[in-house]
Amino acid sequence: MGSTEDNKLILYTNYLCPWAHRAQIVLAELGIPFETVIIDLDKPRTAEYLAINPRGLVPTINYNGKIIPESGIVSQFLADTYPSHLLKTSTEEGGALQRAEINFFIDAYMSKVNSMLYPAIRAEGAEKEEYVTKFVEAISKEVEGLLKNAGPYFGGSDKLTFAEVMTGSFVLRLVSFSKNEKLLPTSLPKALEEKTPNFWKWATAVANAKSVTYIWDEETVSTRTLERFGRK
Ligand SMILES: N[C@@H](CCC(=O)N[C@@H](CS)C(=O)NCC(=O)O)C(=O)O
Repeated sequence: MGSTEDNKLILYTNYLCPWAHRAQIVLAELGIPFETVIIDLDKPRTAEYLAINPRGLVPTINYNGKIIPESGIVSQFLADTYPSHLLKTSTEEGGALQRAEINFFIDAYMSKVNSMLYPAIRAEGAEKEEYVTKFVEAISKEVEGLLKNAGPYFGGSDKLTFAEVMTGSFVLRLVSFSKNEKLLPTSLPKALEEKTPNFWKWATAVANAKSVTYIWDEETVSTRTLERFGRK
């Protein structure tokens, strides 16, 4: 365990999926060699893939013959198997506390902020504009304080941490989609920069990190997201 040479890892993924994107980020940060199998989500899953993951979802990994589904579980498993800059082990000094703080941040971002991302995209006109205030309020209340030491990443880290592994693909979408008024209000970045500067500085760093952007195709994801909401 732990030697990059001895282990065989296959990632079943799709580059448009923000959940699969978590696995892509953790693997890039760990620098682990892996084989990629792209699952076409536009077609019914093959019997072969359903035998691997009966839910038919991506991501899934095959690690030395063991199947591990679900992005959060995959990411945690890899971060635990390959101790790194991403996350301290629970037994090393400060490790349990760091893990608790990172987990709370992930929970806050996903449940209080990211939960508004797709409803905001779906909204139109004045209702869409109201999401500027809603994002600012949620970010101020739930995550701005947790990012006061970001430098630029969580907890003052100069490298990505597990907090960015778990939230990065969604933060990237927030930053990227707010450049396109059909997706998110284009006044959002300025409002966030002014009212939640810690968050915006962090979000910009995350959205520009190489391990976050290497599979990112802004144009295709934007177009597909608009199509999903019945817009062109
Ligand atoms: N809870 C899952 C969600 C994964 C998920 O929803 N993946 C989507 C693509 S973004 C998928 O595979 N969809 C296929 C389908 O619903 O048929 C995880 O975190 O891995």
